[in-house]
Amino acid sequence: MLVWQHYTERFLKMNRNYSIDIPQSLIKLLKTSKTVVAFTGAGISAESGLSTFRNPIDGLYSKVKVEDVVTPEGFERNPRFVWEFYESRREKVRQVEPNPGHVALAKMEKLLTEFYVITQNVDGLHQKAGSSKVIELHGNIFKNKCFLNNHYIESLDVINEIPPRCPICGSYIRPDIVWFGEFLDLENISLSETVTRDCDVFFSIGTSSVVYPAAGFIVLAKENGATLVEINPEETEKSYLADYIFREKSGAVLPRIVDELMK
Ligand code: BV8
Repeated sequence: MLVWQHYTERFLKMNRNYSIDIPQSLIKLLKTSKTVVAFTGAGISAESGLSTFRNPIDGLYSKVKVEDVVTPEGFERNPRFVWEFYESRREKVRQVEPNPGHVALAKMEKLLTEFYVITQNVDGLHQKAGSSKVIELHGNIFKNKCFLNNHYIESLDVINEIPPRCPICGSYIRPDIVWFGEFLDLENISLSETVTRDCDVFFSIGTSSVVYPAAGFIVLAKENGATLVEINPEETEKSYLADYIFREKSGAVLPRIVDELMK
């Protein structure tokens, strides 16, 4: 992009009348679709105030080593450190609300025939916004299980040790989320594959598209004939596959798409 184009675009965005153009071809396609999927990553929660992972300035992975906090080996080396890393994230999630991007996806579920959210996020904000068909590929930060036997921990009443211990087997309790090197829930994978193969439109929203097998669903959708819509202020590793690209924030684009769908 030429320098003058860049600054013109930035000026237009600062201009109050700037409105994101939503192609009518996309709206027509959505209205005539049987199945639509929204695949989301940390970027859709950024406007709620939650950090993303790989932003070099303030991403979570710029503050800690991935291998120390997002792997079972890291937990075994220092369970207290990992427990406190996730406790601090849980505290932040408790303090935020879904943003217009989450709310717009919840509205799309009501406006469209069949609509699923496949999310890599563990913050539960899609459900809080009203989405009911949400597949949490990487788990949920408010759920817990024990490290050795995956005993599900319903509630953490009395905590007299950090991390707390499993009442059944005595091993440390950990967040029920998927760390690197761990398998995703097979039911989630199978359902995600089915709806991705079937979908007519696949939105890829707020994800750098570098984590697998999750990012593989973008390719699977394209291979099965879906129209791919990427919503991300930055280019991603899968941008080359997209039929529509909105280099914008999801909290700005998604409500505009809902406005057009309601006309
Ligand atoms: C597994 C825990 C089998 C939860 C996370 C195939 C090829 C290559 C590697 C592999 C492969 N298969 C397996 C691997 C290994 C590995 C992997 O993918 N490595 C990659 C990094 C090379 N995968 C695994 O280990 C997976 N398990 O495959 O099991 C197996 C078993 C043994 C051995 C081998 C295989 C498990 C993956 C799950 C890992 N768990 N986190 C948590 O802590 O939250 S990953 C972490 O990355 C999060 O879960 C996150 O959801 C995920 C993806 O990140 P993003 O959501 O995309 O966030 P990111 O910051 O990267 O990007 C944000 C984007 O938002 C940016 O593009 C930004 O521009 C944009 N944005 C910002 N603001 C906005 C916005 N967009 C819109 N609007 C805005 N306002």
